[in-house]
Amino acid sequence: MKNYIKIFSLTGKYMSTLGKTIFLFLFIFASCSKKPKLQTSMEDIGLIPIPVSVDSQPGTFEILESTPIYVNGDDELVKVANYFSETIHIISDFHLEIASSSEEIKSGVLFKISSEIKNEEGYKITASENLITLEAKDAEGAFRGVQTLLQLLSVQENADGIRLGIPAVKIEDYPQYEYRGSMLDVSRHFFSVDEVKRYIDLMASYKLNVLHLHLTDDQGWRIEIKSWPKLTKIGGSTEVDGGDGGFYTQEQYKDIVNYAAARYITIIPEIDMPGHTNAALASYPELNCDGNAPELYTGTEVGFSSLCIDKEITYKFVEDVIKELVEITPGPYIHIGGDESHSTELEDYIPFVTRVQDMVYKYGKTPIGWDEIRHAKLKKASIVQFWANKENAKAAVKQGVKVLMSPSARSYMDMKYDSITPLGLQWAGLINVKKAYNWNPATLVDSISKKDIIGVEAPLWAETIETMEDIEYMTFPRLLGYAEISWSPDSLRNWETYKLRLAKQYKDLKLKNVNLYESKMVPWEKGIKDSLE
Ligand code: TNX
Repeated sequence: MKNYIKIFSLTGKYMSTLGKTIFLFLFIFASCSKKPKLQTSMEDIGLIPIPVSVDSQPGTFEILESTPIYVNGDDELVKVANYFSETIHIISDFHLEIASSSEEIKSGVLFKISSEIKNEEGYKITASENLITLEAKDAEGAFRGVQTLLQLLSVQENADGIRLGIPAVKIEDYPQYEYRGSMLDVSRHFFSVDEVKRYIDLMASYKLNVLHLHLTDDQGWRIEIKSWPKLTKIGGSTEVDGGDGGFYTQEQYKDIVNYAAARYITIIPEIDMPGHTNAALASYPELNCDGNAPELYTGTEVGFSSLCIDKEITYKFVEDVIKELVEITPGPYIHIGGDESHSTELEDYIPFVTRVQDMVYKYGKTPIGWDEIRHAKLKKASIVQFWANKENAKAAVKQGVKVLMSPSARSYMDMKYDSITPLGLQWAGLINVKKAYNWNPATLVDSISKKDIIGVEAPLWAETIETMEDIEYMTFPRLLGYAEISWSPDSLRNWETYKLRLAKQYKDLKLKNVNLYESKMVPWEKGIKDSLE
């Protein structure tokens, strides 16, 4: 603006009145059509999980239709840049072109693999008015960084259209735990491929990297096993309260696995055994000790079923299932369940778990089991998922295995928020948003410290959960808290500041159409702060 005035007063000396009038007209036109500089502020952004370091700078990078994205790295990195570009397209309709470049870039957005970044999943963002550089150890790190960029994005809309800005900032970041997960129980109620994909997308926004699918239980068998087809034909035909149930064909399961992999999320399939097996026992009479198949089960009791430990066909069955599952599961883990086997004597349970553990290793995978599996002698690489019994978790660590933290009283997203929550259970207590956030995996169980812990997983059991809306209501906003617990350093975690950042996520969650539980503990920022005044 200042420059325009200078030019005008200089040229004025040498111009006719008509010329001056035309010039004045053009000048007013030009200055009116020039958009004001886009303003953004880190103050308006609540990054979750909070990065290791954030250094706010003056200025804003505006993303325009013409902003180029440069990639200096491999094909995987190009895919991540594409994911960024496609997400921008969904938000704004802009179509950002991607070009590869090993030259020095002065303006635009640059995705770059950097050997200086050492931590797994680590990344660094340097955003100035002209250039955003996202450097990462590898494409996976860049994908986590993209989630930060998307959270930094301020979308400002007025009558002239949409404008996108990212505040100038320097961010360095990497996770505290390698396993940051959630679990969906698709057995008690079945969820479609599209519903699982939506959950995967939501998880990815907060840098979660593992989705555990609880595929079998008393009420339903949800994964096609070609050598035992009645598992799904009979065992998959119902669910809690007698609905239609359903199952994933192996092709559909692979589709889920690939969709998750494109978001750097590993799928861990669980076959729960020897208890929680009524659906299998109802499908094949020969799996029962007395040779008689029980009825299908649509209630919510636990602990009444068991595979027949003494029959050799049980192990043929388990091995066939593991073999087929391994073929369609690229991730390193197979979950073997092992919880609440109240109808299996401990003297039977131990050899069963030991044998199944060996089978998983035989097919090149690592077993995970609920904390009761610690009764068996475990191989060092096996993982114990702590959910209820601290003594089990401690005994597991004594055996030298790592623990996955899923304490029911803190991380079970099927627990009600408060006494009037319309969905959920409360056997592990009520878990409000603060209680879900305000704990530290490394100090929760005495004698278990960070080095013993592989990570955190928040399960959603589905006895009372029937729809995607139900899933979202119970998981949002608690899931964001678990994401932060497992990603961010403890020294940066604090409920009072977290709840303010969570409040700022409101608009984004609404844009994503999430059926959010609007806890009164959070001062949600519902106003449209970003309009162009
Ligand atoms: C306990 S947690 C279970 C599940 C139930 C859940 C309900 C665990 C390993 N077993 O079978 O669905 O409680 O909250």
